[in-house]
Amino acid sequence: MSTNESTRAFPKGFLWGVATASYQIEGAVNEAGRVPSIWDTFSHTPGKVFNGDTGDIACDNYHRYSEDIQQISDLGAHSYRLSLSWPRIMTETGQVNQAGLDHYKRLIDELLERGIDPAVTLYHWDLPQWIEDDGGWLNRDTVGYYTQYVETVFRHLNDTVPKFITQNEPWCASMLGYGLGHHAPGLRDWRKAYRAAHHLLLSHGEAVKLYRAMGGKGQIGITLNLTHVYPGSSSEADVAAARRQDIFLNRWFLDPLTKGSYPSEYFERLRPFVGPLDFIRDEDMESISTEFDFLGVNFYNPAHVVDDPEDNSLTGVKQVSTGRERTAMGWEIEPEGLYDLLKRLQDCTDKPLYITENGAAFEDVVVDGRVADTERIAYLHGHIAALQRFVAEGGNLKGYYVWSLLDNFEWAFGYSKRFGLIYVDFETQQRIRKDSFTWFGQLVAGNGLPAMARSIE
Ligand code: IFM
Repeated sequence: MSTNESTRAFPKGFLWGVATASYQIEGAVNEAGRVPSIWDTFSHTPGKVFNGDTGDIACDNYHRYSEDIQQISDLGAHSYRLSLSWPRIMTETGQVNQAGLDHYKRLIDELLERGIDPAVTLYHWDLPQWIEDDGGWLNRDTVGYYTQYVETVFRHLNDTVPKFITQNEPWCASMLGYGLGHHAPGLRDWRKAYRAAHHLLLSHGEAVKLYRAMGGKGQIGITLNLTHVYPGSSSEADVAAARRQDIFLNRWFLDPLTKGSYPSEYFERLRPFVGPLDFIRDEDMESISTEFDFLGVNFYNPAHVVDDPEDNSLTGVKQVSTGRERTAMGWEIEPEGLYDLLKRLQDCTDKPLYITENGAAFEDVVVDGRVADTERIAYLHGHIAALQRFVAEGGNLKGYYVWSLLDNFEWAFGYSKRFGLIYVDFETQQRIRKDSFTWFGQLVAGNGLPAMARSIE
Protein backbone atom coordinates (compact mmCIF):
# COMPACT_ATOMS: atom_id res chain seq x y z
CA MET A 1 0.00 0.00 0.00
CA SER A 2 1.45 3.41 -0.95
CA THR A 3 1.70 6.18 1.66
CA ASN A 4 -1.08 7.97 -0.11
CA GLU A 5 -3.35 4.95 0.20
CA SER A 6 -2.47 4.18 3.79
CA THR A 7 -3.35 7.71 4.89
CA ARG A 8 -6.72 7.23 3.28
CA ALA A 9 -7.42 3.96 5.09
CA PHE A 10 -9.70 3.70 8.13
CA PRO A 11 -8.78 1.65 11.22
CA LYS A 12 -9.17 -2.10 10.94
CA GLY A 13 -12.66 -3.14 12.01
CA PHE A 14 -14.25 0.17 11.04
CA LEU A 15 -17.88 -0.63 10.30
CA TRP A 16 -19.28 0.33 6.90
CA GLY A 17 -23.00 0.01 6.47
CA VAL A 18 -26.20 1.12 4.81
CA ALA A 19 -29.43 2.25 6.47
CA THR A 20 -33.19 2.16 5.90
CA ALA A 21 -36.38 2.47 7.96
CA SER A 22 -39.49 0.31 8.05
CA TYR A 23 -42.23 2.68 6.87
CA GLN A 24 -39.97 4.10 4.17
CA ILE A 25 -39.32 0.78 2.44
CA GLU A 26 -41.54 -2.07 3.60
CA GLY A 27 -45.00 -1.52 2.11
CA ALA A 28 -47.35 -4.45 2.91
CA VAL A 29 -49.19 -2.25 5.35
CA ASN A 30 -52.12 -4.59 5.73
CA GLU A 31 -50.27 -7.87 5.88
CA ALA A 32 -49.61 -10.48 8.52
CA GLY A 33 -51.44 -8.71 11.31
CA ARG A 34 -49.80 -5.30 10.97
CA VAL A 35 -52.02 -2.57 12.40
CA PRO A 36 -52.07 1.05 11.13
CA SER A 37 -49.42 3.54 12.15
CA ILE A 38 -49.57 7.33 12.42
CA TRP A 39 -47.78 7.51 9.08
CA ASP A 40 -50.56 5.51 7.37
CA THR A 41 -53.05 7.99 8.74
CA PHE A 42 -50.95 11.04 7.93
CA SER A 43 -49.97 10.02 4.41
CA HIS A 44 -53.60 9.17 3.60
CA THR A 45 -54.71 12.62 4.76
CA PRO A 46 -55.00 14.84 1.68
CA GLY A 47 -52.42 17.61 1.49
CA LYS A 48 -49.96 16.15 3.99
CA VAL A 49 -47.55 14.36 1.65
CA PHE A 50 -46.30 15.54 -1.73
CA ASN A 51 -48.29 14.08 -4.59
CA GLY A 52 -50.51 12.16 -2.18
CA ASP A 53 -47.81 9.49 -1.90
CA THR A 54 -48.11 6.87 0.82
CA GLY A 55 -45.99 4.02 2.16
CA ASP A 56 -48.59 1.42 1.17
CA ILE A 57 -46.18 -0.26 -1.23
CA ALA A 58 -42.96 1.77 -0.94
CA CYS A 59 -40.07 -0.49 -2.05
CA ASP A 60 -42.09 -3.62 -1.29
CA ASN A 61 -39.18 -4.66 0.89
CA TYR A 62 -41.49 -6.72 3.10
CA HIS A 63 -41.71 -9.19 0.21
CA ARG A 64 -38.35 -8.48 -1.39
CA TYR A 65 -36.10 -8.40 1.64
CA SER A 66 -34.02 -11.36 0.42
CA GLU A 67 -33.32 -9.59 -2.85
CA ASP A 68 -32.33 -6.45 -0.95
CA ILE A 69 -30.11 -8.39 1.44
CA GLN A 70 -28.42 -9.87 -1.62
CA GLN A 71 -27.67 -6.31 -2.73
CA ILE A 72 -26.13 -5.46 0.65
CA SER A 73 -24.07 -8.60 0.47
CA ASP A 74 -22.86 -7.76 -3.06
CA LEU A 75 -22.00 -4.28 -1.85
CA GLY A 76 -19.78 -5.87 0.80
CA ALA A 77 -21.28 -3.77 3.61
CA HIS A 78 -20.54 -5.05 7.10
CA SER A 79 -23.74 -3.89 8.69
CA TYR A 80 -27.34 -3.08 7.82
CA ARG A 81 -29.26 -0.57 9.90
CA LEU A 82 -32.97 -1.32 9.68
CA SER A 83 -35.90 -0.36 11.85
CA LEU A 84 -38.63 -2.56 13.24
CA SER A 85 -42.22 -1.63 12.63
CA TRP A 86 -43.85 -1.40 16.05
CA PRO A 87 -47.34 -1.84 14.51
CA ARG A 88 -46.24 -5.16 13.00
CA ILE A 89 -45.25 -6.41 16.43
CA MET A 90 -47.88 -5.15 18.88
CA THR A 91 -51.55 -5.35 18.03
CA GLU A 92 -54.23 -2.96 19.16
CA THR A 93 -54.89 -4.91 22.29
CA GLY A 94 -51.23 -4.71 23.21
CA GLN A 95 -50.76 -8.38 22.35
CA VAL A 96 -47.70 -9.65 20.52
CA ASN A 97 -48.21 -10.38 16.84
CA GLN A 98 -46.06 -13.45 16.30
CA ALA A 99 -46.20 -13.12 12.49
CA GLY A 100 -44.61 -9.67 12.74
CA LEU A 101 -41.83 -10.90 14.98
CA ASP A 102 -41.24 -13.90 12.75
CA HIS A 103 -40.75 -11.64 9.75
CA TYR A 104 -37.90 -9.82 11.47
CA LYS A 105 -36.44 -13.05 12.81
CA ARG A 106 -36.20 -14.40 9.27
CA LEU A 107 -34.75 -11.17 7.96
CA ILE A 108 -32.14 -10.98 10.72
CA ASP A 109 -31.19 -14.63 10.35
CA GLU A 110 -30.66 -14.09 6.65
CA LEU A 111 -28.41 -11.10 7.33
CA LEU A 112 -26.36 -13.12 9.80
CA GLU A 113 -26.06 -16.03 7.36
CA ARG A 114 -24.47 -13.59 4.93
CA GLY A 115 -22.14 -12.16 7.54
CA ILE A 116 -23.94 -8.81 7.79
CA ASP A 117 -24.46 -7.37 11.27
CA PRO A 118 -27.96 -6.06 11.92
CA ALA A 119 -28.19 -2.68 13.68
CA VAL A 120 -31.81 -2.50 14.78
CA THR A 121 -33.62 0.78 15.36
CA LEU A 122 -36.58 0.24 17.67
CA TYR A 123 -38.47 3.38 16.72
CA HIS A 124 -38.20 5.24 13.44
CA TRP A 125 -41.47 7.18 13.67
CA ASP A 126 -44.15 4.61 12.81
CA LEU A 127 -46.07 4.80 16.07
CA PRO A 128 -49.09 2.45 16.11
CA GLN A 129 -52.22 4.51 15.51
CA TRP A 130 -53.95 2.86 18.48
CA ILE A 131 -51.34 4.45 20.74
CA GLU A 132 -51.77 7.83 19.04
CA ASP A 133 -55.50 7.49 19.71
CA ASP A 134 -54.57 7.25 23.37
CA GLY A 135 -52.49 10.46 23.20
CA GLY A 136 -49.36 9.20 21.45
CA TRP A 137 -46.08 10.66 22.72
CA LEU A 138 -48.03 13.30 24.66
CA ASN A 139 -49.23 10.61 26.99
CA ARG A 140 -46.70 9.42 29.54
CA ASP A 141 -48.28 5.95 29.28
CA THR A 142 -46.71 5.66 25.83
CA VAL A 143 -43.38 5.16 27.56
CA GLY A 144 -44.95 2.08 29.13
CA TYR A 145 -46.33 0.89 25.79
CA TYR A 146 -42.86 1.34 24.34
CA THR A 147 -41.09 -0.64 27.05
CA GLN A 148 -43.64 -3.42 26.66
CA TYR A 149 -42.83 -3.52 22.94
CA VAL A 150 -39.05 -3.40 23.35
CA GLU A 151 -39.17 -6.01 26.09
CA THR A 152 -40.79 -8.33 23.53
CA VAL A 153 -38.13 -7.49 20.98
CA PHE A 154 -35.26 -8.01 23.42
CA ARG A 155 -36.73 -11.33 24.52
CA HIS A 156 -36.85 -12.63 20.94
CA LEU A 157 -33.89 -10.94 19.28
CA ASN A 158 -31.31 -10.45 22.04
CA ASP A 159 -29.19 -13.34 20.80
CA THR A 160 -29.03 -12.21 17.20
CA VAL A 161 -28.81 -8.43 17.26
CA PRO A 162 -25.45 -6.89 18.18
CA LYS A 163 -26.69 -3.29 18.19
CA PHE A 164 -29.98 -1.73 19.21
CA ILE A 165 -30.87 1.92 18.65
CA THR A 166 -33.68 3.00 20.95
CA GLN A 167 -34.89 6.08 19.08
CA ASN A 168 -34.18 7.63 15.72
CA GLU A 169 -34.02 11.43 15.68
CA PRO A 170 -36.33 12.32 18.57
CA TRP A 171 -35.95 15.97 17.45
CA CYS A 172 -37.82 15.17 14.23
CA ALA A 173 -40.41 12.96 15.90
CA SER A 174 -41.27 15.71 18.39
CA MET A 175 -40.51 19.04 16.72
CA LEU A 176 -41.60 18.15 13.18
CA GLY A 177 -44.44 15.93 14.37
CA TYR A 178 -45.92 18.00 17.20
CA GLY A 179 -44.39 21.50 16.80
CA LEU A 180 -44.22 22.29 13.10
CA GLY A 181 -46.74 19.74 11.84
CA HIS A 182 -44.65 18.60 8.86
CA HIS A 183 -44.59 15.00 10.08
CA ALA A 184 -47.16 12.68 11.65
CA PRO A 185 -49.21 13.22 13.70
CA GLY A 186 -49.15 16.75 12.22
CA LEU A 187 -49.75 18.94 15.30
CA ARG A 188 -48.56 22.54 15.66
CA ASP A 189 -48.11 23.28 19.30
CA TRP A 190 -44.74 23.85 20.98
CA ARG A 191 -45.96 22.76 24.38
CA LYS A 192 -46.94 19.43 22.84
CA ALA A 193 -43.63 19.18 20.98
CA TYR A 194 -41.59 19.56 24.17
CA ARG A 195 -43.80 17.18 26.06
CA ALA A 196 -43.44 14.59 23.29
CA ALA A 197 -39.66 15.14 23.20
CA HIS A 198 -39.44 14.46 26.92
CA HIS A 199 -41.39 11.22 26.66
CA LEU A 200 -39.30 10.09 23.69
CA LEU A 201 -36.12 10.65 25.70
CA LEU A 202 -37.62 8.95 28.73
CA SER A 203 -38.55 5.95 26.60
CA HIS A 204 -34.91 5.74 25.53
CA GLY A 205 -33.70 5.73 29.13
CA GLU A 206 -36.24 3.10 30.17
CA ALA A 207 -35.25 0.89 27.23
CA VAL A 208 -31.57 1.07 28.12
CA LYS A 209 -32.36 0.13 31.73
CA LEU A 210 -34.51 -2.74 30.57
CA TYR A 211 -31.85 -3.99 28.17
CA ARG A 212 -29.31 -4.09 30.99
CA ALA A 213 -31.80 -5.77 33.35
CA MET A 214 -32.56 -8.42 30.72
CA GLY A 215 -28.86 -9.16 30.21
CA GLY A 216 -28.60 -7.53 26.79
CA LYS A 217 -25.76 -9.21 24.97
CA GLY A 218 -24.84 -6.46 22.54
CA GLN A 219 -24.77 -2.71 22.66
CA ILE A 220 -27.50 -0.15 22.95
CA GLY A 221 -27.50 3.53 21.99
CA ILE A 222 -29.58 6.31 20.55
CA THR A 223 -29.45 8.18 17.24
CA LEU A 224 -29.79 11.97 17.14
CA ASN A 225 -29.96 14.20 14.09
CA LEU A 226 -27.38 16.82 14.94
CA THR A 227 -26.74 20.06 13.10
CA HIS A 228 -23.58 21.98 13.79
CA VAL A 229 -24.57 25.64 14.11
CA TYR A 230 -22.30 28.50 13.05
CA PRO A 231 -23.04 32.16 13.80
CA GLY A 232 -23.38 34.23 10.62
CA SER A 233 -20.98 36.81 12.07
CA SER A 234 -18.93 37.33 15.20
CA SER A 235 -21.36 39.92 16.56
CA GLU A 236 -22.64 39.24 20.06
CA ALA A 237 -26.20 39.04 18.79
CA ASP A 238 -25.38 36.45 16.12
CA VAL A 239 -23.28 34.37 18.48
CA ALA A 240 -26.18 34.36 20.95
CA ALA A 241 -28.56 33.42 18.10
CA ALA A 242 -26.34 30.48 17.15
CA ARG A 243 -26.34 29.38 20.75
CA ARG A 244 -30.15 29.44 20.89
CA GLN A 245 -30.41 27.48 17.67
CA ASP A 246 -27.86 24.99 18.98
CA ILE A 247 -29.95 24.45 22.09
CA PHE A 248 -33.11 24.04 20.01
CA LEU A 249 -31.59 21.57 17.55
CA ASN A 250 -28.95 19.77 19.56
CA ARG A 251 -28.55 20.44 23.24
CA TRP A 252 -32.20 19.88 24.19
CA PHE A 253 -31.46 16.23 23.40
CA LEU A 254 -27.73 15.92 24.04
CA ASP A 255 -27.69 17.52 27.48
CA PRO A 256 -30.28 15.30 29.18
CA LEU A 257 -28.66 12.20 27.69
CA THR A 258 -25.11 13.09 28.62
CA LYS A 259 -25.51 15.41 31.64
CA GLY A 260 -28.89 14.46 33.06
CA SER A 261 -30.34 17.98 32.73
CA TYR A 262 -32.00 20.23 30.17
CA PRO A 263 -30.25 23.50 29.22
CA SER A 264 -31.75 25.82 31.85
CA GLU A 265 -30.54 28.99 30.10
CA TYR A 266 -33.28 28.29 27.52
CA PHE A 267 -36.17 27.95 29.99
CA GLU A 268 -36.97 31.66 30.01
CA ARG A 269 -37.16 31.79 26.23
CA LEU A 270 -39.34 28.67 26.12
CA ARG A 271 -41.86 29.74 28.75
CA PRO A 272 -44.24 31.80 26.58
CA PHE A 273 -44.40 28.96 24.03
CA VAL A 274 -44.26 25.92 26.24
CA GLY A 275 -45.52 27.01 29.65
CA PRO A 276 -44.34 25.22 32.77
CA LEU A 277 -42.14 22.18 32.15
CA ASP A 278 -44.30 20.24 34.57
CA PHE A 279 -44.22 17.08 32.46
CA ILE A 280 -40.61 16.57 33.63
CA ARG A 281 -40.33 14.64 36.88
CA ASP A 282 -37.08 14.73 38.83
CA GLU A 283 -36.53 11.01 38.62
CA ASP A 284 -36.85 11.10 34.82
CA MET A 285 -33.48 12.72 34.37
CA GLU A 286 -31.64 9.83 35.97
CA SER A 287 -33.40 7.44 33.66
CA ILE A 288 -32.75 9.50 30.53
CA SER A 289 -29.06 9.74 31.35
CA THR A 290 -28.60 6.01 31.94
CA GLU A 291 -25.25 5.13 30.42
CA PHE A 292 -25.57 4.17 26.76
CA ASP A 293 -22.96 2.24 24.78
CA PHE A 294 -22.69 4.47 21.72
CA LEU A 295 -24.10 7.63 20.23
CA GLY A 296 -25.53 7.46 16.71
CA VAL A 297 -25.23 10.66 14.70
CA ASN A 298 -27.27 11.50 11.63
CA PHE A 299 -25.68 14.33 9.72
CA TYR A 300 -26.74 16.00 6.48
CA ASN A 301 -25.72 19.67 6.74
CA PRO A 302 -24.76 22.33 9.25
CA ALA A 303 -26.64 25.62 9.80
CA HIS A 304 -25.53 29.24 9.64
CA VAL A 305 -27.78 31.62 11.54
CA VAL A 306 -28.08 35.27 12.47
CA ASP A 307 -30.15 37.00 15.09
CA ASP A 308 -33.58 38.03 13.84
CA PRO A 309 -35.16 40.56 16.24
CA GLU A 310 -38.31 40.62 14.08
CA ASP A 311 -38.83 36.92 14.54
CA ASN A 312 -41.01 36.27 17.56
CA SER A 313 -40.82 32.51 17.26
CA LEU A 314 -39.13 30.10 19.62
CA THR A 315 -35.54 30.74 18.57
CA GLY A 316 -35.59 34.22 16.97
CA VAL A 317 -33.01 33.33 14.36
CA LYS A 318 -32.76 33.51 10.61
CA GLN A 319 -30.95 30.88 8.57
CA VAL A 320 -28.48 32.39 6.10
CA SER A 321 -27.12 30.93 2.90
CA THR A 322 -23.39 30.59 2.38
CA GLY A 323 -23.77 30.11 -1.35
CA ARG A 324 -22.55 26.54 -1.29
CA GLU A 325 -23.96 23.91 -3.64
CA ARG A 326 -27.16 22.25 -2.49
CA THR A 327 -28.69 18.80 -2.64
CA ALA A 328 -32.17 18.22 -4.05
CA MET A 329 -33.49 18.80 -0.51
CA GLY A 330 -32.09 22.34 -0.71
CA TRP A 331 -29.50 21.51 1.95
CA GLU A 332 -26.12 23.19 1.51
CA ILE A 333 -23.20 20.80 1.19
CA GLU A 334 -20.55 21.46 3.80
CA PRO A 335 -18.60 18.43 5.01
CA GLU A 336 -16.54 20.54 7.40
CA GLY A 337 -19.73 20.82 9.41
CA LEU A 338 -19.51 17.11 10.11
CA TYR A 339 -15.91 17.37 11.24
CA ASP A 340 -16.68 20.30 13.53
CA LEU A 341 -19.72 18.52 14.94
CA LEU A 342 -17.75 15.39 15.80
CA LYS A 343 -14.99 17.43 17.42
CA ARG A 344 -17.59 19.08 19.59
CA LEU A 345 -19.25 15.76 20.47
CA GLN A 346 -15.98 14.51 21.91
CA ASP A 347 -16.56 17.04 24.68
CA CYS A 348 -20.05 15.68 25.36
CA THR A 349 -19.37 11.96 25.55
CA ASP A 350 -16.47 9.55 25.66
CA LYS A 351 -18.65 6.81 24.19
CA PRO A 352 -17.99 5.60 20.64
CA LEU A 353 -19.71 7.53 17.88
CA TYR A 354 -21.30 6.04 14.79
CA ILE A 355 -22.54 8.00 11.80
CA THR A 356 -25.87 6.21 11.56
CA GLU A 357 -27.01 8.28 8.56
CA ASN A 358 -25.32 10.47 5.99
CA GLY A 359 -26.19 10.87 2.34
CA ALA A 360 -27.92 13.06 -0.18
CA ALA A 361 -30.86 13.30 -2.54
CA PHE A 362 -30.20 14.38 -6.12
CA GLU A 363 -32.21 14.40 -9.35
CA ASP A 364 -31.14 10.93 -10.46
CA VAL A 365 -31.92 9.87 -14.00
CA VAL A 366 -31.63 6.51 -15.65
CA VAL A 367 -29.85 6.70 -19.00
CA ASP A 368 -29.37 3.44 -20.89
CA GLY A 369 -29.92 1.50 -17.69
CA ARG A 370 -27.33 3.48 -15.72
CA VAL A 371 -27.53 6.17 -13.04
CA ALA A 372 -24.34 8.25 -13.13
CA ASP A 373 -24.80 10.00 -9.79
CA THR A 374 -21.50 11.84 -9.62
CA GLU A 375 -22.92 14.48 -7.27
CA ARG A 376 -23.80 11.84 -4.69
CA ILE A 377 -20.33 10.33 -4.98
CA ALA A 378 -18.80 13.77 -4.44
CA TYR A 379 -21.06 14.35 -1.43
CA LEU A 380 -20.15 11.03 0.17
CA HIS A 381 -16.50 11.46 -0.67
CA GLY A 382 -16.36 14.89 0.99
CA HIS A 383 -18.05 13.68 4.16
CA ILE A 384 -16.00 10.52 4.45
CA ALA A 385 -12.83 12.58 3.95
CA ALA A 386 -13.97 14.74 6.87
CA LEU A 387 -14.42 11.59 8.96
CA GLN A 388 -11.02 10.36 7.97
CA ARG A 389 -9.47 13.54 9.30
CA PHE A 390 -11.38 13.14 12.55
CA VAL A 391 -10.34 9.52 12.94
CA ALA A 392 -6.71 10.26 12.02
CA GLU A 393 -6.67 12.77 14.88
CA GLY A 394 -7.74 10.04 17.27
CA GLY A 395 -11.53 10.65 17.12
CA ASN A 396 -13.62 7.86 18.62
CA LEU A 397 -15.68 7.01 15.53
CA LYS A 398 -16.42 3.36 14.90
CA GLY A 399 -18.64 3.21 11.84
CA TYR A 400 -20.55 4.91 9.07
CA TYR A 401 -23.91 4.13 7.45
CA VAL A 402 -25.01 5.63 4.15
CA TRP A 403 -28.56 6.87 4.01
CA SER A 404 -29.86 5.04 2.15
CA LEU A 405 -29.62 1.59 0.62
CA LEU A 406 -32.66 2.25 -1.58
CA ASP A 407 -34.57 5.22 -2.91
CA ASN A 408 -37.60 5.27 -0.65
CA PHE A 409 -40.56 7.14 0.84
CA GLU A 410 -39.03 10.43 1.97
CA TRP A 411 -41.79 11.32 4.46
CA ALA A 412 -43.61 14.57 3.52
CA PHE A 413 -41.71 14.61 0.21
CA GLY A 414 -43.12 11.23 -0.80
CA TYR A 415 -41.13 9.57 -3.58
CA SER A 416 -39.87 12.85 -5.03
CA LYS A 417 -36.50 12.74 -3.27
CA ARG A 418 -34.09 9.91 -4.01
CA PHE A 419 -31.41 9.14 -1.41
CA GLY A 420 -30.52 5.58 -2.43
CA LEU A 421 -27.32 3.92 -3.59
CA ILE A 422 -29.87 1.86 -5.51
CA TYR A 423 -32.42 3.46 -7.81
CA VAL A 424 -35.93 2.09 -7.39
CA ASP A 425 -38.46 2.23 -10.21
CA PHE A 426 -41.59 2.53 -8.07
CA GLU A 427 -43.83 1.33 -10.92
CA THR A 428 -42.04 -1.95 -11.52
CA GLN A 429 -39.97 -2.29 -8.31
CA GLN A 430 -36.91 -2.79 -10.47
CA ARG A 431 -33.68 -1.96 -8.64
CA ILE A 432 -30.79 -0.34 -10.54
CA ARG A 433 -27.45 0.08 -8.84
CA LYS A 434 -26.28 3.67 -9.15
CA ASP A 435 -22.60 4.51 -9.75
CA SER A 436 -22.43 5.47 -6.07
CA PHE A 437 -23.21 1.83 -5.20
CA THR A 438 -20.10 0.68 -7.06
CA TRP A 439 -18.08 3.53 -5.57
CA PHE A 440 -19.18 2.72 -2.01
CA GLY A 441 -18.45 -0.98 -2.59
CA GLN A 442 -14.89 -0.07 -3.56
CA LEU A 443 -14.57 2.08 -0.48
CA VAL A 444 -15.67 -0.78 1.76
CA ALA A 445 -13.35 -3.24 0.02
CA GLY A 446 -10.39 -0.90 0.43
CA ASN A 447 -11.46 0.41 3.86
CA GLY A 448 -10.82 3.93 2.59
CA LEU A 449 -11.65 6.41 -0.13
CA PRO A 450 -11.34 4.79 -3.55
CA ALA A 451 -8.98 6.13 -6.16
CA MET A 452 -11.71 6.83 -8.71
CA ALA A 453 -13.05 9.65 -6.60
CA ARG A 454 -9.77 11.31 -5.70
CA SER A 455 -10.07 13.87 -8.43
CA ILE A 456 -13.25 15.12 -6.73
CA GLU A 457 -11.38 16.38 -3.65
O1 IFM B 1 -35.23 9.83 5.26
C1 IFM B 1 -34.80 10.44 6.44
C2 IFM B 1 -34.68 9.43 7.56
O2 IFM B 1 -35.85 8.75 7.78
C3 IFM B 1 -34.30 10.13 8.84
N1 IFM B 1 -33.15 10.97 8.67
C4 IFM B 1 -33.13 11.86 7.53
C5 IFM B 1 -33.46 11.11 6.26
C6 IFM B 1 -33.41 12.07 5.05
O3 IFM B 1 -34.30 13.12 5.23
